[in-house]
Amino acid sequence: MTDTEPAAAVRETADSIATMEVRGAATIASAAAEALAEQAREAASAHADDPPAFRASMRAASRTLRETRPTAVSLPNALRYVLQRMEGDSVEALRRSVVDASEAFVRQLDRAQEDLGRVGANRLADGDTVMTHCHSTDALACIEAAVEQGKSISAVVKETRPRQQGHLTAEQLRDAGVPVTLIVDSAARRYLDEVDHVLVGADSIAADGGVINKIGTSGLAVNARERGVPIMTAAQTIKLHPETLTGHTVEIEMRSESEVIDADAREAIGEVAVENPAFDVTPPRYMDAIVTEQGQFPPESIVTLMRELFGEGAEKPWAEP
Ligand code: RUB
Repeated sequence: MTDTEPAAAVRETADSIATMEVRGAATIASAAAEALAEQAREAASAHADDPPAFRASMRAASRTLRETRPTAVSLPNALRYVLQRMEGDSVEALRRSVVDASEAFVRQLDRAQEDLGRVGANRLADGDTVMTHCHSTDALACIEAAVEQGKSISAVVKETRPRQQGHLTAEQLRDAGVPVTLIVDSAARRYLDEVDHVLVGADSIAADGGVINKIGTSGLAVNARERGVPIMTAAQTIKLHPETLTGHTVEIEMRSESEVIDADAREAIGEVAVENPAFDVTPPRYMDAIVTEQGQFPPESIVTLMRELFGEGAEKPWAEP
């Protein structure tokens, strides 16, 4: 490992995130924090007497991780959390501070998910049916907490093209004892009349309360509003996007066309453009509540919490000084 070459564990984590073997905003965040701890362990032996080289290698590893997926803000927020706590005059002290911060971050993430699950569960009543989109561990925590409270909950699960993460949701809910009906995305409006809530996760939440989540969330939200079905986002505060406080927009990741059509279909259709945006933005007026570990918020008021947690904006501790 040279000064700025990332450790093998960082490269592996970056690859797994890019190929979506590791996916979902919260899971990406904890994998990134754990990879930084691995980087610290390797860098401590490679640069035992060179604190500046250790620090430079941590920043470089963070940049490698950060470049994998642009939309989920939990990734840079995880890197920020760990790097801001990197301190000490010796490499040993630096290593310890990074490993401690990484472990504390993962613990906090788990606790936050449990806490928000209880808040989200309070919105669900015994006998309710919930419609889900994609696979969100934060959203599932709400349903699982409701079941633990003794409520009987059923789910209508959208398969969520193109990668069908709804299958993961269906499996996890079935394991939790929740009766599941799996539907194709285009059937969602028809089934909205049969559900009491729509529950989604978030990859990022903007300062204006806009919710960035898996493509299709915004259409679902508009339809839910039209049918009079309440829709909530379950999102730990790690999903709040501090850069939007200073006017930046959230980049929407465009993925490969191979997720949409296979090579044979491509050949048969011929020369057409194929686009595959991974996420979309649901304007705050179509979202009833954002459920976090600190309670539930109307989307328009989330900016207050964002300022409390991040001040006026976001630092980039992975940048070269
Ligand atoms: C996953 C997705 C999830 C959020 C929240 O997209 O949009 O709803 O990431 O997930 P992808 P969680 O499959 O492209 O990563 O609540 O687990 O953080």
